[in-house]
Amino acid sequence: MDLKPTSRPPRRAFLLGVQWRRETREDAENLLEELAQLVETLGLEIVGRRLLRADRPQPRFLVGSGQAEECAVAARAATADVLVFDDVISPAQQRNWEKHGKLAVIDREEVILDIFARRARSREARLQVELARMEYALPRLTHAWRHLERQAGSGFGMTGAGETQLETDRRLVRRRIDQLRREIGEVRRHRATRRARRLRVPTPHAAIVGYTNAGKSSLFRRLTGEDVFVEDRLFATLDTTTRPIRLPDGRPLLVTDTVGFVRKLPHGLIESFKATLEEAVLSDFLVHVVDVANPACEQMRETTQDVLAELGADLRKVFTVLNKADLVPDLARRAALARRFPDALFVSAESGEGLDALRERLQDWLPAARKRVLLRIPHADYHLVAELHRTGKVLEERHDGDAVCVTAILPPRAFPRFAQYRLAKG
Ligand SMILES: Nc1nc2c(ncn2[C@@H]2O[C@H](COP(=O)(O)OP(=O)(O)OP(=O)(O)O)[C@@H](O)[C@H]2O)c(=O)[nH]1
Ligand SMILES: [Mg+2]
Repeated sequence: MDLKPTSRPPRRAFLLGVQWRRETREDAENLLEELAQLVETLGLEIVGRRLLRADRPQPRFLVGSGQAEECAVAARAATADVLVFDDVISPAQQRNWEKHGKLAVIDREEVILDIFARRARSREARLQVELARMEYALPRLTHAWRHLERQAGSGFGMTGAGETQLETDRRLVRRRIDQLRREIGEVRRHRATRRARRLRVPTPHAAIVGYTNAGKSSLFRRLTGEDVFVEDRLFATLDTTTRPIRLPDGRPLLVTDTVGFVRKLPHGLIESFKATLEEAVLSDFLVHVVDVANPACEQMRETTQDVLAELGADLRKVFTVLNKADLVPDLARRAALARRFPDALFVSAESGEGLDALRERLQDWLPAARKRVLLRIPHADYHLVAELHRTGKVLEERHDGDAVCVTAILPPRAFPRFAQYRLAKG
């Protein structure tokens, strides 16, 4: 059966996840729960879910035919009108499912693309999302044109001489892809000009990055006082916003809020958002926000690091803040987290905990903030040398009579503490 596109968008979703060999049950369940949140973000009702076990992907339905049959029956019994796969399924598998299960079938990537499409506000974000969607749709055209028909003026139905409808659709989609690439190129040139203008007055720049819903915009709002959009939803932010702030010592810093990441983020989206994100990723340093109240926070951190690496970020310039600390009052749990994220700072955009420490930390990261100093520390105060190793970077240590002469790089907050031992400027 060829699936006839319906004008009614699907409303009742049945979710399918797979626990592959070597995956833990807990991981697979977390991912399926996250899919549920993504699907709800799209406004669909979830009428059922299944977590299947499988050893390796099967060509026809991704999972075995028996499992597929059983799921299709369960989904129809729950009166679902769409099956949502947590794993990427190929266009051919998608068609097999639709034929066999008599249900529309989409996957996590398509859900994410749809969310992005609804949330994009700026011209650049809209163009980027549309490009990613078109590229996703091209190999799936028989299936996906119910999305394409929403694109204004795409002119379906104008079949050229000797062309099938499918060929016409493909030609139109390719033409639209070319046009989108050109328009995005133009927007990027404007962006590059703006950036060049900003670089003439070089102000240090930090970007806030992290998994979706970690609290990036909330922290940005706390730091800048800017009233950006915050919501308990995935992908509340799609556009980057940059604002200047003043650090406690009076120096300026530009701070950027960015779009969040998610596991199994469609590659096309990373590609098309690359330009927007690159600017953030190449800033002087990155503040990686982790939601410590989420049990999957370690996997979320890994995902974020993988995407950052793919975008060309220097992972040595990233420091981690553990946000939503207000939701982790338990000291034993905090100690466990502190062991797992040894350099991280506990903060809460909600209660304000740790924000002063965060501002200090931002100060320490400014390239010019650190000073090279030469100190003479009497043996009687030798414990201070250990402190130097902790707060700064010791370059050289030399014994000189009853004292140690140390050359070290110090962050500004340590200046007063060591002022009396200072010999000369390094
Ligand atoms: N309890 C608590 N909730 C927080 C904290 N920080 C943020 N939130 C809540 O977490 C949700 C997501 O916050 P956002 O700031 O929109 O998160 P984001 O990382 O910008 O999310 P995206 O833009 O969707 O990627 C909102 O409901 C916030 O109110 C915190 O420190 N504690
Ligand atoms: Mg946000």
